[in-house]
Amino acid sequence: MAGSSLASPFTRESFPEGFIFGAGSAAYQYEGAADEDGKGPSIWDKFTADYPGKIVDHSNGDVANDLYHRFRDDVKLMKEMGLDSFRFSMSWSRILPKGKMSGGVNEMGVQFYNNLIDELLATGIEPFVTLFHWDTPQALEDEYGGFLSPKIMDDYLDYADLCFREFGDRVKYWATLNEPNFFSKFGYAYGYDAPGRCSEYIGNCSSGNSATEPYKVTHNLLLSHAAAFHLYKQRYQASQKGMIGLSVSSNWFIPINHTSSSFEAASRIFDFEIGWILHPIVFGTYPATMRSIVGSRLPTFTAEQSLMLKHSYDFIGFNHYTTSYAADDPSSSSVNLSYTTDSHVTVTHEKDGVPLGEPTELSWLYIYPNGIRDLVRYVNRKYNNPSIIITENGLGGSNNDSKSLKDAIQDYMRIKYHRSYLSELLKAIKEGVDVKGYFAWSLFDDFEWYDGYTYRFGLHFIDYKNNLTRYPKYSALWFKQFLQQRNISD
Ligand code: BGP
Repeated sequence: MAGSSLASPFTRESFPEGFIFGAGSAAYQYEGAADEDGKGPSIWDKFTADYPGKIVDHSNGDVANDLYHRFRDDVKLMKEMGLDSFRFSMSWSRILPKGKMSGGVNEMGVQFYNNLIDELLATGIEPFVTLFHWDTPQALEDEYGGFLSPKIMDDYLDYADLCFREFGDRVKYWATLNEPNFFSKFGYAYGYDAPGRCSEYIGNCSSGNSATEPYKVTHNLLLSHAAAFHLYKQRYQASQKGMIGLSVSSNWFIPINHTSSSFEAASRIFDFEIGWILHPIVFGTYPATMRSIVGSRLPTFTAEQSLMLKHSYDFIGFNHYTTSYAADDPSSSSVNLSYTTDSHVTVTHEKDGVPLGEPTELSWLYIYPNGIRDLVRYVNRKYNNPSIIITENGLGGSNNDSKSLKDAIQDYMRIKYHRSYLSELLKAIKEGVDVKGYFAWSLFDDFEWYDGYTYRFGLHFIDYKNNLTRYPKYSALWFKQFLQQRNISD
């Protein structure tokens, strides 16, 4: 690979001892085998089947990257890269096809995850497991509306218990949830993601209430998380000695100008997007801004629930991609109440025609490395210095079919992205922020939810037209060299 300009001014040894480097994935985005070996359907199976038009390229995760059948070879690729850890999620309905214990455990599903975990450990790679990455069992959606109902808490707890019992002797990193804030926003406010609920005025949704449902869903997710956290602490911590937390979607916001209303807007949108999760798990309540604006539409915690939530984590995972400007938007009024308008903030990426950072092929993703540093510093100050793991950070590019394979794997911009974000993260660590790990999103190109396969986030290229063959991109080679503590040279 040419170009000494790609050399990093730091190596992995610049990071604290024990810092873990990995790459991430999620069950629906990677596994495929959607109805094989006893797996039950999830809301993503149904959503993509019923509404193919909701996905940009009308695709789905039926086959995805076929991790289910290829994991042994894929683990070899991870080993080749020198990853410390692989982040993957378990598919709840692969393990419990009906979502609940009374519906029976799918032993073949359990076996799959046992095989994957064993293969990783035999190769020296630490499994990092997310219990819920958006694929609610369809049976629970049909029975009581999935996460809209508090009934889900018991079923989620049974599922978590089963996973701790079956896999916890070998899994030492657990995230109860992936991005509860985005699951609620995109599934119940915008309706872009499964289960595709929203108020009609926003999009082509036929059901849902964007003014209340996102709040209810997040409430039930938070309580499910807290219950699983305490179950782990009480029943498994002493023997299994793992760490348990959750991952939050956490892009950063900066005030569009120096007015106090812009500063307040930036802090308000932070609360609506991120404080929505952080405040309850750190302090046991929703942020004051949300309580005053959302009022009675925001559920409340009982004293007991609040106590359960308070400090319910060993680490907090942050999925960080980009930064936006925040401006006060008093006009987004109360006519059409919705989670998406409640913050009264407009988010943009440009000021006076000048982009905030380097634009990319994704309209929402601007490269602004300072954002990751500012984010973790803010969290450190405001939320009592939690242990942080960056559970996602990465750059997507459009799936340009006209590109040759050779061009497609020369992803210099992705290298620049990871290197510059890592460099800023390192500065924050040196300033005293407790960051324990970094996972690139993503190991492979994959099914990117409503974007289908139109965007590629992978460190490896997947040839979708030719047997899903995997090819390391230059970014995978860069990451490998970085992990081997050598800088790239000509
Ligand atoms: C996060 C999800 C990931 C991944 C990533 C990429 O929100 O946790 O599963 O999909 O986003 O961004 P996007 O899918 O929004 O393009």
